[in-house]
Amino acid sequence: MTWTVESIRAFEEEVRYIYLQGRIRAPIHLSRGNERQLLEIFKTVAPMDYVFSTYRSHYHALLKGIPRERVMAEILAGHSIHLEFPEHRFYSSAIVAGCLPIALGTALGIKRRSRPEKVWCFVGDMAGQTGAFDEAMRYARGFDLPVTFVIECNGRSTNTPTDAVWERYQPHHHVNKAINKEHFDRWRAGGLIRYCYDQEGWSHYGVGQLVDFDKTTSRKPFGPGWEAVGIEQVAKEIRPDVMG
Ligand SMILES: Cc1ncc(C[n+]2csc(CCOP(=O)(O)OP(=O)(O)O)c2C)c(N)n1
Ligand SMILES: [Mg+2]
Repeated sequence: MTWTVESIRAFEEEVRYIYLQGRIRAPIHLSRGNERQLLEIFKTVAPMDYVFSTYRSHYHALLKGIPRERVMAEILAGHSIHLEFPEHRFYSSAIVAGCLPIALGTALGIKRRSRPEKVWCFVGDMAGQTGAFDEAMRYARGFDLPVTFVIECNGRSTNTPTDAVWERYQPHHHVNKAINKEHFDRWRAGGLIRYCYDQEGWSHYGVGQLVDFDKTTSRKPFGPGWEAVGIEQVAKEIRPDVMG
């Protein structure tokens, strides 16, 4: 499937809608505002490449080429926060910076075997300012590993302005919101891409509204809403272990 800004946004809207109905009894972290940047970045991600992501990985998984029905089934099964599709070489972790050493090890293995694959490792802007990230970057550059780190800068670490943590508060600048090509190439050359975006008011996790699961129809998981979004059967077929 060829994704567009509109279609990939619509996927997250659908997840949001289902979550509001109380049908996903697990955390979700939705993306918004970084569609253009990711569409651009994923033009250079090959199917054979490895992608490591975070708890906020729906867009990454879809753009890696995983069928939308499979991604949605995992989300419905409560696995949004740690999507894994090994057969698509796609992994994620709910631990901030958790994928860094695994991505490094994968890249080292690729290099030792002289394989052509590359590794892409996505982290948030706070994760990108941790000691673990600094070490990973240093190691990758030192050993010239085939890994590109992508820092996704929304200016926030959950609800804290990221820069405020370092007592050097600066308003979040959308310097390359439109992916300034010069910036993009410069960052990419060093095995690092950093892009900024604005989550456009969406909350860190959930949908910004309380969902009272006891008052929703979540205890009857196959109510009318499922037919409306057309995924009930798909989810049952793909995840019979969870969906029953
Ligand atoms: C090791 C660890 N510490 C704390 C958390 C709780 N936590 C989840 S997301 C997050 C903020 C991460 O901010 P950033 O890296 O900028 O990513 P964003 O969510 O903004 O994309 C925190 C502190 C966690 N998941 N793992
Ligand atoms: Mg952030």
